[in-house]
Amino acid sequence: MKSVSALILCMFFSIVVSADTIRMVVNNWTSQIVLTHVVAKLLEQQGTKVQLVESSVSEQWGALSHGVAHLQMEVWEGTMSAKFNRLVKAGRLSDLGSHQATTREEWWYPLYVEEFCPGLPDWKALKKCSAIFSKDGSNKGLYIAGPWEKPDEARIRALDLNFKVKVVSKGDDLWVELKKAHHKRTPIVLFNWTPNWVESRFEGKFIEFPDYAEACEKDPKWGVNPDFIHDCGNPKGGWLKKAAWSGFKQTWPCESVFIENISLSNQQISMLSAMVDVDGLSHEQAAAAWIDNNKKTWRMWLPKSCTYD
Ligand code: TMO
Repeated sequence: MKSVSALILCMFFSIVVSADTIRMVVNNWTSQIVLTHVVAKLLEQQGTKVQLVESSVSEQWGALSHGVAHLQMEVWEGTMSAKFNRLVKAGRLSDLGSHQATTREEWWYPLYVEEFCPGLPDWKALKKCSAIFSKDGSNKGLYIAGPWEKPDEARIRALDLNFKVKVVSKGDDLWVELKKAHHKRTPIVLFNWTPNWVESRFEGKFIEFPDYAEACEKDPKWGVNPDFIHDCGNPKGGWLKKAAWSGFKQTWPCESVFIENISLSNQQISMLSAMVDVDGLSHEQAAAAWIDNNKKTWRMWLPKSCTYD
């Protein structure tokens, strides 16, 4: 009897404890991981309990919809707008506003590749030069994609590109491939994005596919190929948002004002990734250093008319 009530008490206690712990999603690219650590530390400083939960982009939607996770600090338009918009519309997710940063996620190449493929960055140049990107001696080019869902196969088909896709399992593997190719000056085209540390170390350009439009993803008749959707690139000047579980604002009103106030610029996001990927700090070290060096910035984010309890 005693042990049963102890068990019940224990269960009750763990529900109470976990109910006021904010579970933050840790994804798999550097700026997101460091920013998540920064925000977790700042929340903890305010007395809020935080737990970090690793999740892939594709898994995070279910977790955030069901309150298994509560907060995601970097939702990128180019790779995530379709799911995000749908879930916000359905009332399953809460939009906690945009960073001031504008983003782009797209096929990218280091600048020297232009010597091998005149006409770049226009996508039509890829039609003529697919063979230089081949790894198997055929004339089929290889595009190296990150572990984030993109309709690359659909785009290759719609734009009639002679390419196949290799999806690397970790984001960091992209940079291994980039450094290897750069060292030998061999042609490479791979997924990249901005803001990111890459732009501080490598000259390069995004492929200019036909401009993105919403209709491109829905209406086959739109664009250069009347039979298929996805005959366009990803958005340029895309948004970068913070997303929360739909019950977040009600459960954590003060914290929610704080998160809404957080807004990083392109330079700040790219610096968060450079601290790790260029300077070699751990994610935790980078977060601690950022908090030390940016007191003015984060103090402005703290809600004025709100006391945490
Ligand atoms: C979501 N990402 C920045 C990796 O494209």
